[in-house]
Amino acid sequence: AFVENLLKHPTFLNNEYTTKFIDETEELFDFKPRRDRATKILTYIADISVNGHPETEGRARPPADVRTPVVPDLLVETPPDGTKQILDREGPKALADWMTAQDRLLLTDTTMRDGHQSLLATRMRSIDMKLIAPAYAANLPQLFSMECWGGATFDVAYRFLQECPWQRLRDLRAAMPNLLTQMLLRASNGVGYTVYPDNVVQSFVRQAAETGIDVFRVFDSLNWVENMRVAMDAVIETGKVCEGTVCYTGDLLDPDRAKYDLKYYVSMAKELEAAGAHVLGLKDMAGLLKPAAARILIKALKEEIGLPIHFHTHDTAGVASATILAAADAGVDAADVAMDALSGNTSQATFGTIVSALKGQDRDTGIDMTALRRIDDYWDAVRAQYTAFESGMQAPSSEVYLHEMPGGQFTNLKAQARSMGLEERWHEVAQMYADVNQMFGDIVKVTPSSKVVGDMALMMVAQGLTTEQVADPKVEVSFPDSVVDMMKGNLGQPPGGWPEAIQKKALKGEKPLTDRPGKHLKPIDLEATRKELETKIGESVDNEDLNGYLMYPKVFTDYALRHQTYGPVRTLPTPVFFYGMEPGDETHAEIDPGVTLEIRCVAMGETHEDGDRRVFFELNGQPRVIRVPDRR
Ligand code: BTN
Ligand code: 3PY
Ligand code: ZN
Repeated sequence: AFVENLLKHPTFLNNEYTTKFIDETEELFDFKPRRDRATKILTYIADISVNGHPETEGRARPPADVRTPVVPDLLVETPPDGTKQILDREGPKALADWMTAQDRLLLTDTTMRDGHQSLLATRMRSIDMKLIAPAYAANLPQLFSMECWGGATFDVAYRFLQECPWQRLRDLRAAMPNLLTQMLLRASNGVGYTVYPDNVVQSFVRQAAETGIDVFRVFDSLNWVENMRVAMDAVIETGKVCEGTVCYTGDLLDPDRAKYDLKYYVSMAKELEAAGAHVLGLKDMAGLLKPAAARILIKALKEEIGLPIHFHTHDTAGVASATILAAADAGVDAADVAMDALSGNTSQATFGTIVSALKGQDRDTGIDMTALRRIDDYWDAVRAQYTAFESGMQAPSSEVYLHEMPGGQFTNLKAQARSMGLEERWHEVAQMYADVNQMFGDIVKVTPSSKVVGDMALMMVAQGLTTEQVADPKVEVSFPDSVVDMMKGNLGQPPGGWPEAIQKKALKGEKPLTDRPGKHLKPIDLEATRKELETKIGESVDNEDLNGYLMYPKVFTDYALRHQTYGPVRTLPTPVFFYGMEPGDETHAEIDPGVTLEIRCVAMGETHEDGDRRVFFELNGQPRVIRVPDRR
C-alpha cells in the first residue's frame, strides 16, 4: 500500500519530490481509502478556482477592494443573562407574561434569516453568522430573540451552500447562550413546500428544539388553524415557545376587501389562543399593513386576546418603520427588525432607526446604539461579499399593494420572470399575480401558497392567457402541477373554500379534499427510512440528517454525497467559497475547534491532454498538488 500511495502521489508524479518527501508526506502512510478532510477542502478550492462556482457564474462580482468583516470587541467576558434564561428557568408561559409586563418594545433581529432571505436570495453562509454571534450575546443582551433558522434557509443551506443547517443552529445556539433563537415553521409544510405526514412534522419539531430552537413561529399558508395544530402541539410538547401566527393580507381599511376584516383576524387569533399558543404572531409577509390599520388591528387584538403580540412586517413599500411605531403606540409587545445593512426594501425595518425613534419615549427599547452600530458595520462588510445575489431592487415599491407578494418571493419571482424572458413584462406579471389571487378567491399568499399563485401568473403571462380564458370551460388550460395540488386541497382550505368553477376545471373531475391533508398521509417508518438513507450514502445517519432527508430526500442525498467529496467547506471564508483562490492568495479554515488549515495557493498548472488541471498549494507549509477536471 505504501508504494501504491507513493506512485499515486501528485508530488511524486510531478517529479517534484526530494529525499525528504517520503519523511514529510504523512499521507503516504495513510492506507485508508478515504481522503482526509484537508484534501477534500483543497479539492473543493481547486475545483472552484478552475471552474468557478455554479451559483456565482455570470453574476456581478464583489468590488475588488471589499473589506474583511471585523467582529467588534466584546464588551463583557461572560454574556449577561437574557431572555433565554427566563425561558429555561421559568418556561414559556412565564416568558409570555414577562413579555406582556415590559414597557419597552421588544425586538427580534432577523438578519440571519429573513433579512438575507429577502435581500440575498437566502444565500448567507453559516460562518458569517457564527463569527458575529458572540458579539450579539455580549453587546446586545437586551434583544428579545434572534431569528436565525427555518423558512427557506433550511433547504438553501443543503442545496446551494453545501452546508448542514443543523450544524448552523448548533453553532449559533452555543455562541448566544443568553438569547432566544427563533425559527419560522410552515406548520404542516415544515420547512418545505408541500404537506408532510404528521409524524415527520413532529419529528422535525422535536429535533429543532433539541438542536437549539427556543421560539417557533408557526403559520399556515392559508391561515387555516386546523392545519396548524399538529405543529403547534409538537412545539408545546417540547417546552419551547409556540408563537401561533396570523398572516395579514389584503387591506383592513378597504371596505371592498371585506373578506379579511377586523373580525376575521380577531377570530383567528382567538382560535390560536385556544389552541395553546404562548405568543400571538402577526405576520405581515408582504408589508401590506399600513400604520393606521396597525393601530386598529393591534388595539383590537390587545383587547380581545390575552397573549403578547409579536409583529413581523416587510419594508417593501418603505413604510415598515411607521407601521411598527404605530403598532408600538397601540401596545404591540415585540417587533422584528433587521440590522441596518440588511434592512429596507423587501427586508425588515431598520433596527437602528426603530431604536433611535423610540429613544427616551415610553417604549424605549433599551438597546445600546453604539454596540448596534459596530455589529452593523460587520454586516455591511459581509453584505458586500454577496454581490452576486443582490436583486438589483433600487428603491421601495408601492406596487406591492397591487400584487401583495411576500418579501421573500418578490425578487425571486422577478428573477424567474427574467429567466423566462419576461423581464420587460414585469408589470404584467405583477398585475397577473393580483388577478390570479382574485381568481383563486382572494387567498393568503405566503410560502407555499404564494409560490402557487406565482407559478400560475408566470404561466399565464408566458402563454398569453387571460383570467377570462382560464375561467372559460371551453378553453383548454394546462395548469401548473402546484395549482392542481392546491386545488385538490393539499395545502388545506382557505376561508370560504376554493371557488368551485376553477377548482373543477383544474381537477378535471377528481374529487378534492375538504379536511386536513395530513390526515390522509400514512406515518413514515422513521427507522426504515434511516436504513434506506444509510444504504444510499454508505454512512451512518444521525437524527439531524434523517430529519433533513425527510424534508428534502433528493436535496439532502445530493448534499451528503457532495460532502464526501468536498468535506467541511462551510469552514472556508465566503470569498474563497464562491470564487476560489489565485496564485499568491492565502486563506485558512478551522475544521475543528483549534484545528486550523493554513492554505496558500502557489500556482495553477496548464490543462493536460486528459482534461485535468493541477493546482499547487501549500497546506500548513507543506506542498500539495490537486488535480481537478477543467470543465470550462
Ligand atoms: C451546487 O450549486 O450544485 C451546490 C454547490 C456546490 C457544488 C460543487 S462546487 C464544485 C463542484 N462543481 C460543480 O459544478 N458542483 C460542485
Ligand atoms: C417563508 O416561509 O420562508 C417566509 O419567509 C414566508 O414569509
Ligand atoms: Zn418575512
